[in-house]
This record gives sequence, C-alpha cells and structure tokens, in this order.
Amino acid sequence: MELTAVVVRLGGVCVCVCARVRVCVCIIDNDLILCVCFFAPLSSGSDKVIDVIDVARQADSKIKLGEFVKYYYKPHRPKVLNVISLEFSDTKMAELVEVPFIAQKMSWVENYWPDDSYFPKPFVQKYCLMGVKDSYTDFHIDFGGTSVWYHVLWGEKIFYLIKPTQANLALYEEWSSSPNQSEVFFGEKVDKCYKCVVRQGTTLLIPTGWIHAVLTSQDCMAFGGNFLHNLNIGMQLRCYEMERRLKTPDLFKFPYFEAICWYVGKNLLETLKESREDKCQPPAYLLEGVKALIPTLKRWLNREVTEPTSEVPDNIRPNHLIKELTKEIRYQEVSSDGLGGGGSLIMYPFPLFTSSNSCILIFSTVQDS
Ligand SMILES: O=C(O)CCC(=O)C(=O)O
Ligand SMILES: [Fe+2]
Repeated sequence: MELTAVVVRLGGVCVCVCARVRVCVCIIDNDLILCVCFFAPLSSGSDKVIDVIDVARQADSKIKLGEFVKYYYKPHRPKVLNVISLEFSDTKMAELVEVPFIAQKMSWVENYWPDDSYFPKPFVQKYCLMGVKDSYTDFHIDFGGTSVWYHVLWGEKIFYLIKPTQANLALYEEWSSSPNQSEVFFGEKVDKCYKCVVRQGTTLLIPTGWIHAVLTSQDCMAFGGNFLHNLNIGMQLRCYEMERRLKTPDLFKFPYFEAICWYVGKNLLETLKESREDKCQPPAYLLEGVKALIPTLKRWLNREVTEPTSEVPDNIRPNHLIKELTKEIRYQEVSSDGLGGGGSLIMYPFPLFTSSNSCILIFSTVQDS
C-alpha cells in the first residue's frame, strides 16, 4: 500500500558544479534554506574514520572517509556499504545544511538543554547518509522514539513504515528479541506496512516511534536529523523503556536521554505554573506528556537505589520536582472538572505530530532534471 502523504511542491534550484562536487540550494517558503556541498575526497577530511555497515553481513565496521569515497566511485563495487551514522554538527559542512525549521522549533535539545550542563550536549541533529543501491537497514525505531527528518539530496530511498500501535510495538519487541530476527521480514507480521518512496529533492518527516526499514533503491546521498519534542512524550518514554528491556547498547541510544527528561520536567513545571497564574489551560498533549513523565521519573529515581547510574542534573531536586509536577497536574484536573470535563478547544501548534501520530509529511522541491 502506498503511504497517504501530503505532498507540498515548492520552488527550488539545483546546481551540479562538477562530478565530484554537488551543490544544491533549496528554498522552502523562504524559511528553510538547504545548501549542501560535498564529496571532495581529496580534501583534508579524507583521513576521518567513519562507521560503515556491510549490508550483506549486517555488520558494523570502520573505514576512512577517503577510502569510502574511492569505493563509492568504483564502477564495480565488491560489496554493498551503507553509511548512516556520520554526525557532522562539529564540521564545516554543518554550516551548509540547515535543519528544517519545524525540527529546530520543537527540539528538546534546542529548547531545554542548558549551556552549563554537566553532561555533554547530545549531537544528533545532522547526519549525512551515503548508501549505494541495494543498501538495506532492517526494521527499527530511532533511538528514544525520536522523530526524524530525511532529505534526499540525490538518489532515492524507500521507507517501509509501521505505525507504533500498542499491538505493533508488542510484536516489534518480540521480533527484536527473537533469535531468527534476521530471517523474518517484520513487515509481514503486522496488519499494515506502508511504503513511501522518497525521491531526490524531497524531505520526509517521520513521527515519534514509527517502526521503519529503509531500502536504498538508487545510489543516494541524504541528510537527516533526530529530535525529541513535547507532542508525544508518552511514546518517547515507551520507546526508551523498550530499548532498556532489549538491552540496546548505549552507543545506539539517545545520548543522556534521562538527563534531558529531567531538564524537560523542570521547564514544563514552569510552563504549567505560568498557565495556572495566567488562568489559561495548557494544551492537552502537554498535560498528557507530563502525566506520562511523572511515573517514569519516579521509577528512575527509585532505580538509583540499586543501580546508581544517575543522570539527574545537579541543579535539580528530583523529589521536589516530581511533587511539584504532580501538584500542577492535580490542579489542572480539578479546574478542568469545573469546565464540565470538556476543557477548551486546543489548537496544536504543528499538525504534523498530533497525538494521533499518524501523519507523515513530504516536502518536495521542484527538480530541474
Ligand atoms: O538509510 C538507511 O539505510 C537508514 C536510515 C535510518 O532509518 C536511520 O539511520 O535510522
Ligand atoms: Fe531510522
């Protein structure tokens, strides 16, 4: 089945300077400017060691960027290699790739990570993906249930997408921990698996927790980035708890996920207090999110007794924070009872990630080819 998608066609320019340097400038709504220049294999970056996946063996290994580029341009490649975890926020190229406005606006790291945090800031917002035709990444959920954007600069990727319903998540957890995982196509275990072809010049946004597999149908260069946000806190926490049950290695988890949840708790407490003082009702998704956060924070705190791996930031008094959040939620529940249980009509700030969590958007630039 083809994925129901909202396709927005927007003006854009694409310039190919020479075979090894491609420059693309896309202007979307005068808002998002994506400008990319890459593939200069003889530059000083060629000694940088990157992670690569040998697709046939589904095994991770290391390669120098220069070696990978040489491999990429071979007419007959001996194997299928896929690069998906090259985060480049700390490189010059970062200036050339702009994160979609919506992702920047919603991102927990952008909004809530304090500059003076004791923990290092997580860098997950800019990945460069370079895969050759027939690369395949099997079904997975991005770390911490993060939402993710992908922009295909050139080439093509096919996404197989499964909605994170309770039933599908249970099946996914079972499949992930089964010994014959690699022999079973998870897409056949569920009711509906959507296929979404992401062509050159398009950007796909995947909401919280969606289970997905990716086939690179043509040699492809893409950019992507992950972000946590307020619109589906409960699902993010469920995905994180599942990762813990599945004993996912730290390397494949959102860095300092628990620390960021404490920072978010502190910030949302302020938001709730302000709403109360201003006598306006906070949006339903926020109340639901905080309601999911409270018992999780409590559990993490209790776990500290037997498993001291604390990510509670120094400037947060955890018990006090949990108590205050609980108080604010109770207040909101009492005051919404006064409204006859109906509450007020809330407009979600972004239609993309509503709590039904079922809409995937594709932005498309007009191609000149
Ligand atoms: O493009 C790929 O092979 C995988 C992309 C993806 O889903 C990921 O990196 O999480
Ligand atoms: Fe993914």
